[in-house]
Amino acid sequence: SSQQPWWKNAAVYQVYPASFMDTNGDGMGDLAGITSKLDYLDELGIDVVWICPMYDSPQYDLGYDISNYEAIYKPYGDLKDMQRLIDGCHARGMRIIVDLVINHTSHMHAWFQESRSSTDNPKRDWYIWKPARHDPATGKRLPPNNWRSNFGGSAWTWDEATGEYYLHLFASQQPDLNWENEETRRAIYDSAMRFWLDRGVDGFRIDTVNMYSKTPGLPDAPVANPAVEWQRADSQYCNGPRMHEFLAEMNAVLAPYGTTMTVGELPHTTDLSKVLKYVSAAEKQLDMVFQFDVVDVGFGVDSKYATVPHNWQLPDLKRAIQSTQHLIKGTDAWTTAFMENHDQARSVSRFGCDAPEHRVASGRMLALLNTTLSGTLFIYQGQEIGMVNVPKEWPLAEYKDIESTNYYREVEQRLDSSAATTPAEKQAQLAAALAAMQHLSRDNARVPMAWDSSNPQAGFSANPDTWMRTHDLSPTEINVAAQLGDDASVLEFWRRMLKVRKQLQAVLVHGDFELLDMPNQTLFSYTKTAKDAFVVLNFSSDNQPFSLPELPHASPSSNSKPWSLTVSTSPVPASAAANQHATVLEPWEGRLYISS
Ligand code: TEU
Ligand code: CA
Repeated sequence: SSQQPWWKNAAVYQVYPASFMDTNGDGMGDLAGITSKLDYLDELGIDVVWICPMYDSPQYDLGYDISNYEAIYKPYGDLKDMQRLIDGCHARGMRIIVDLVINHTSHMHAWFQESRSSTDNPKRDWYIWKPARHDPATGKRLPPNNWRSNFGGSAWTWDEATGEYYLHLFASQQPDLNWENEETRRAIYDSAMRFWLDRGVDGFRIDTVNMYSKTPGLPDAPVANPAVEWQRADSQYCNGPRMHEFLAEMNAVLAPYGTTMTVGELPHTTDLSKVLKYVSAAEKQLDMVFQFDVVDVGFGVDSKYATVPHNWQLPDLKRAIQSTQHLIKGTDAWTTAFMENHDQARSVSRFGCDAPEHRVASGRMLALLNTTLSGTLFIYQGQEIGMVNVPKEWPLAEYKDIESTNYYREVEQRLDSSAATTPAEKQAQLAAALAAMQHLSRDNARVPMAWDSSNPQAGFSANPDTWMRTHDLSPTEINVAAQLGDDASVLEFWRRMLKVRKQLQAVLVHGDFELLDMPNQTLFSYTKTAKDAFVVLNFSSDNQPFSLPELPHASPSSNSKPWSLTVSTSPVPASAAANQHATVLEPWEGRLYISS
């Protein structure tokens, strides 16, 4: 209907500021760099730009450790640059949302500096402090519970000055705010939300939106793996009892600012009734969420790396996509479609095929998949040109992310402390750890964006000393300039599909997703809205025959038109047109048929 809020039909483009575009030659992206590329995004067909944290930060977790919500990280620019970026989006009819990271701050935030200064400081209770426990046998000092941090190790750090532990669900440089304290919440709303709404941002991507309310008393997590010291504890810190009360307060903050957009990141929550509580329109909590079903495909249970590459089968991916698509089936909720973000490896390498002969075809096929799914569509920088994972040859030193490097260090320490491991075994296990990182680490998403062939930094920066190494394929093959105007490229296919998605909005953005042939290991096929559209995707490097499903309303009395081939990802449109009902797909080809 014409009464849809603007964010439902939007294509959102996610920018990681450090790696997007460097304009002052320091080897790191900046806000002026983002502004300089707004025409590119506009012409691609983007409606909303989402900027990852650009706030002042000591960068232990690349900006997700904020030391001042009301200031810009100096290397990125200043508040004037940010205003120019906001205004630049609006001048082009685009909108802009920013990251809202409020489960924790940086340990360098003035609030935490005060909080840790003494046990009777007025801000002591703004963070989560607890006295030590002691081992009854040895007297050894122990953290208040057995929770494992998302970045490894205990979720508690001992603070010598005041003799207590503080909680951090992520790095020790990211202390958790105490949401139980009303004064803290009010400060968060003013500093992190109103400050930016007043400057014109159109909404927020809300980090770890289910973690603010913890189980009262912070009890031990159930011991799922007795072999490790610190236990996975999301059952104790996700979806806690006051979570929805806090979100209602945040909505009251947003209310005076018109139609804003909120998209909440919802890790570790798979129970559909819990997800619905966040996104049902009647609940008035969030406009939409990022579920993790799709991006977690092939992850291990205890650690995402505890797996071998491609440890999944096509039905696993279908099931994951189906569950996020069905979130809107018969409900008043809204959903999202995405396969990449700054925390994920590249989708061509994970779900397609990054071998040179299939890279482009599978990038186009995945674009067809993404642009025909219902919900608000999210594209991560570089996805539109089919960027792939970092080369397998890159050594450990090229990996910069706290999560991946901590993981490697933990494997190393475990091997060092086990006397039984031979040097050869140790080498083999470390090589396996590095291979797992090459396949799944967040670093894959964080290499510089590739613009052109003007220099070895692929036009990202004039400075050869970029903060992360430029991908080997960027200056030559995988960059924007090399693909612009080339109808056979991944980039031009995305542009075309973003147009098609707008033209066929009713079925592609709002239609009901119905999966066909779940067990098929090579073909992924589905219809949208009572068979108005049929999509078939070849997830293999071989030709694959397929059949068109029965026509909609295929009774003798009905006069429905036959399926017509609307899009093929195959770059040879002539063959597709001449042979529009040929029922063999090329390797990694995808097709969209429309019936009326
Ligand atoms: O991520 C939340 C989260 O749960 C992470 O553990 C995520 O699953 C992980 O990165 C996957 O490897 C958000 C941000 O997106 C992430 O960049 C931050 O590091 C994290 O919060 C802490 O703010
Ligand atoms: Ca710069």
